[in-house]
Amino acid sequence: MIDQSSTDPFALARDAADHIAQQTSVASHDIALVLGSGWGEAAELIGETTHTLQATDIPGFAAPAVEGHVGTVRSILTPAGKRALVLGARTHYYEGRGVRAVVHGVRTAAAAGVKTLVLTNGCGGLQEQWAPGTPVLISDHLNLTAASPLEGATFVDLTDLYSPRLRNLAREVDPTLDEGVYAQFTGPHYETPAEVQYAKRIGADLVGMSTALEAIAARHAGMEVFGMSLVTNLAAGISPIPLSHAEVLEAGQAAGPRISRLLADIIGRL
Ligand code: 8IG
Repeated sequence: MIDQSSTDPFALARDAADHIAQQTSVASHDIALVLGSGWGEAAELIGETTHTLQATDIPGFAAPAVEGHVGTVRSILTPAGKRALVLGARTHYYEGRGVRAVVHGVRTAAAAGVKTLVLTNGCGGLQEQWAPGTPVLISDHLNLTAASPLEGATFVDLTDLYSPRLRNLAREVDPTLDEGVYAQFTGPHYETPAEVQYAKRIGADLVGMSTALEAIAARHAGMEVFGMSLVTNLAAGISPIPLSHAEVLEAGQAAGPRISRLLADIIGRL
């Protein structure tokens, strides 16, 4: 276990939000996005990037550990006049920096005034009809990490965690969007085929290594959460082909333009 006792995570998030406000001259942001594997290009279509900050200059942030992820925080002005914060430096649970580090970006967004949080990821799909490159709305999650971002007697209701209102709005943009339950495993290894079958039996449609812990922290902070996955591979054993990170990157690249357009259109309606 990481020693998390030394700093108050909410004070650190406030420091980070103050740094962002100062560096961008944007006192308050409206929307934040965490762009996972395959979603990176979306930032370009959301609006005009007014400021790009190095994550490592912001209190509590670290450089990303994954190829295909970016280490910047950007402030974007949308055509509708909203201010969006794009958090390109997601910390994953498997990095071993502790759960506080995993949700620091989310808490920073809340401290920066954000009311709507968009969480995206690349993941494995359990439904054979979802070919690699298929975007899927997250309807609910299974937190299989045995961890929580909340500490002490912090009882938070997670009913409708993934906003039905925002899922409906997304389906207005693209009526063909399916939705599914996302199971967060700790990783960094992918699942065994037996673990994928276990996930399927307990109700998962998607398996990944992020999002659930962030969504919990977001709800605790009072934000409305929208989640969308990009199925970059069929989960282990669903397809006869073994998984590779190269395949994941390839599927993300191929689907990039379509899902970026989709996400930008959804953001445009928020
Ligand atoms: I991209 O198949 C991606 N991330 N746990 N399983 C898990 N995480 C993933 C997968 C997958 N694909």
